[in-house]
Amino acid sequence: LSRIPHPPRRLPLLGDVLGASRRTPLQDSLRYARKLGPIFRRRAFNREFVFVWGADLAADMADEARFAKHVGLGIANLRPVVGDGLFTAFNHEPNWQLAHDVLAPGFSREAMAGYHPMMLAVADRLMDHWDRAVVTGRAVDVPGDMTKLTLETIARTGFGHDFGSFERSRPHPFVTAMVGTLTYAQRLNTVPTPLLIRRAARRNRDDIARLNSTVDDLVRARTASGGGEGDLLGRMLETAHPETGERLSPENVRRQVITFLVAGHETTSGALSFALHYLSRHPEVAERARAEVDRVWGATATPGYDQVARLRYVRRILDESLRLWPTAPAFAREAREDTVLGGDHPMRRGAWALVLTAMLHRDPEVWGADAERFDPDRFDPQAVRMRPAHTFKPFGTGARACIGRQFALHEATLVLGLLLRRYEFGSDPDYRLRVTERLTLMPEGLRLRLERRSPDA
Ligand code: MNH
Repeated sequence: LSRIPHPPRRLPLLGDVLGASRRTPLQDSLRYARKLGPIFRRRAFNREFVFVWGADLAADMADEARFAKHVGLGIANLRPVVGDGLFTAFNHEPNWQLAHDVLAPGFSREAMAGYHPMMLAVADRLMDHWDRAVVTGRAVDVPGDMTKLTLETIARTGFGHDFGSFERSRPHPFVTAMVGTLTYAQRLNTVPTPLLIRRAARRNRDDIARLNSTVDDLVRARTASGGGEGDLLGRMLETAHPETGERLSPENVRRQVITFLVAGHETTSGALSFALHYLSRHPEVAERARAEVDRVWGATATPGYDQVARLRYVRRILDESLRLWPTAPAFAREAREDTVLGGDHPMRRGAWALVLTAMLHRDPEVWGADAERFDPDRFDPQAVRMRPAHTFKPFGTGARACIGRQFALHEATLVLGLLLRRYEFGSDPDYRLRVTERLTLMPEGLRLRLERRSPDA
């Protein structure tokens, strides 16, 4: 450990927090990464964190024989809310495998094709909302509207539920409670617990109670009404494990529903928002993407399921946005046994490090001297073949990688295709990209002025 570089001026309690901001831990880590190199450590409140971002080291940590997901830090702070739900379960907890096996078919091709019409219906609500903004000449709130869209999409496709986000002037109480618990969990990372005032802890308990009661209502309504075969909730309630015959307990169902509502929308919302930011700043990229949408979708009013994956260039825009701003910007890996990382750094069993995806994706040795530049052509098939493995990891790695990857990519590609076909995006020349961090990343305050491309598009 002592050989791993760290920032200077270490204070006994505050560690390296001086000069770093509580609001932007990830962006601070990027700054340190550039100064300190492919592996470095930071200390905060007497806890030491090791960060890894060099391509060779990150690839080594992707070795599932020697490393596994580490549930610590931000993720462990969510355990009071979502316990052994899929995202926060420890590797050894039996409910992980059970829930994984029960829910994986909910992300198959067939399942996705079933969600597709619901995704279209939610996108229509967004476009109704945006059409009104065009008429009144108002700029649209991109992160706000993308969050409404992705929340409604996961609620509708996963659970047959409607939060009415587009019809409300204030967020649904479930959303307020969710944001509250996420903010609280993030604060636990940087402020030692005793310093968090009791009022905040009490509010957090209220927020958790609100999340639970919303989900309990939703499950009760489903049990009463039936239906929803093939959606995530239907699978959780009906499916027994194919081999063991086991079922998810009601308590675990509750945790999974909250997990999916949270994990299933924040990150996708951020990815769509960054993509729209880059599209508004790169009109030549937007034009090329529009040409693709027109060519592939032609005059079809509503694209079918199979027509989404055919938007290859639109998909590259998403990949490139997720490269520069992977909205889940890091993940943690622990050694399964005593091992040596990269042939150079001994690690004891259980020792862990953060893979700093956001910096791995900007490693000049992999992405070139212009790694900070937005260029979707980095993802054309030939360029992808030239790159070493494990250098693009927005969805994590291994057995605990994102189960919703195809869902997110289908939803986001569909929505970008629809928006490109219908609108021109005018950007505010004064807008400078500012990234907010709340466990996930989001372009803060991004607004766009829209024009309809042609009235009947
Ligand atoms: Mn998702 C795990 C990123 C969309 C549900 N997700 C992960 C991980 C990353 C991630 C990274 C691994 C974290 C870790 O190693 O600790 N997820 C994303 C991104 C998007 C995304 C960047 C969108 C873009 N995720 C979605 C969607 C859903 C979802 C959509 C659900 C519909 N993700 C999950 C779940 C897990 C996860 C559940 C935990 C999987 C497991 O541990 O088995």
